[in-house]
Amino acid sequence: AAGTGRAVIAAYYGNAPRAAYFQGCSDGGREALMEAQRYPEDYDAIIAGAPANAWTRMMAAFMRDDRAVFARPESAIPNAKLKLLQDAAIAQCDTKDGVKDGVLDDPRGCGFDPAVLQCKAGDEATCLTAGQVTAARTLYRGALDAKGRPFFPGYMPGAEAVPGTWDVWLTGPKAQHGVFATEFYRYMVHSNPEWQPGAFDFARDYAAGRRLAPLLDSDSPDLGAFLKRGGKLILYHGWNDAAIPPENTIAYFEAVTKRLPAEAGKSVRLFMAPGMSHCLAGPGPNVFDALGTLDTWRQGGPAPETMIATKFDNDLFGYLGFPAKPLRTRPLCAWPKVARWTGKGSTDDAANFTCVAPGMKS
Ligand SMILES: [Ca+2]
Repeated sequence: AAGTGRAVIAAYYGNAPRAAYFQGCSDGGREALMEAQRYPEDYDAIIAGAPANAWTRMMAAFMRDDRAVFARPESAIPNAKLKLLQDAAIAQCDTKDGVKDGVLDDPRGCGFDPAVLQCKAGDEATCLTAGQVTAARTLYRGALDAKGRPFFPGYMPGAEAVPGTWDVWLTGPKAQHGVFATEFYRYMVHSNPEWQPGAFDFARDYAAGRRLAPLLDSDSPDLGAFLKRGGKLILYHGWNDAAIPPENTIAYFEAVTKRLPAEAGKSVRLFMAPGMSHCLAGPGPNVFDALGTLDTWRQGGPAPETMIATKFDNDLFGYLGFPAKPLRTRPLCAWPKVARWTGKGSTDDAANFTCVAPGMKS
């Protein structure tokens, strides 16, 4: 398709394009990394957002998530109770990053345990049952393998009740983790339309699904061919993504960096977005110009150390360039740096933040 695109452009304009870029998020992020790994000549620079790159591992993890919530009726977390989790996590951790804004800068440091919400007895609207606490803990912790070892990262606290996060992916009536994983194992792995999630056996079914890894996965850290021909890669991921765990992208970035430290340091950047949901929206600033940033970089500018993100009253409109009201701006910082308020001026203005090493004050 990339070659056809070049030929069409050359035929129509009389000149081949000077550069070719690929941008995608979620499954598009998986495709973006597939391009970088398997077809390194196709594109000069690539943006991969919240990549679903570890597909066959992720499907096993998704089934674990589904079973944690839906295997037993007492573990199901009603949408109305998601606010309890979010409010308790925000109350515990919002100011740890120096700004009380309803957003957790790095939610890994929160250490939130939903046991603080457990009902003294029975089930009330204002607390979680023991089964619900266990299910929530499992979603935060992440999936374990057949031997109980950590297998895939979990989900972050701080935006559980934001529509489009936990309700859509993890806990709601048609939680998409269960839908995706059931269809994967039912149709792509077992070719059995009768297959049911209750039959999931981690060791057996994960191994069966792995047979599709060479086709579906794009989590190889070997970007050598792409980087050695001068390719640039921007990765980004929202910290409050409930579809694909943010730590999966951090792990991928670190694997690439470990494999080719010099090339990655020069040509790969990761931006984690606090309070951003899956590819768009969320309580944190989540609209930013990754493509413009990539273009400037590819044309010879310095490697990007920051991108300014905006939170709009309507993020989709803001993203599409339709009229929308900006509510807050904030720099996203090249990993592992984080944005810290300078202590002066509005905390809704990116100009009053600097990128610093994690753990440091500004
Ligand atoms: Ca905060």
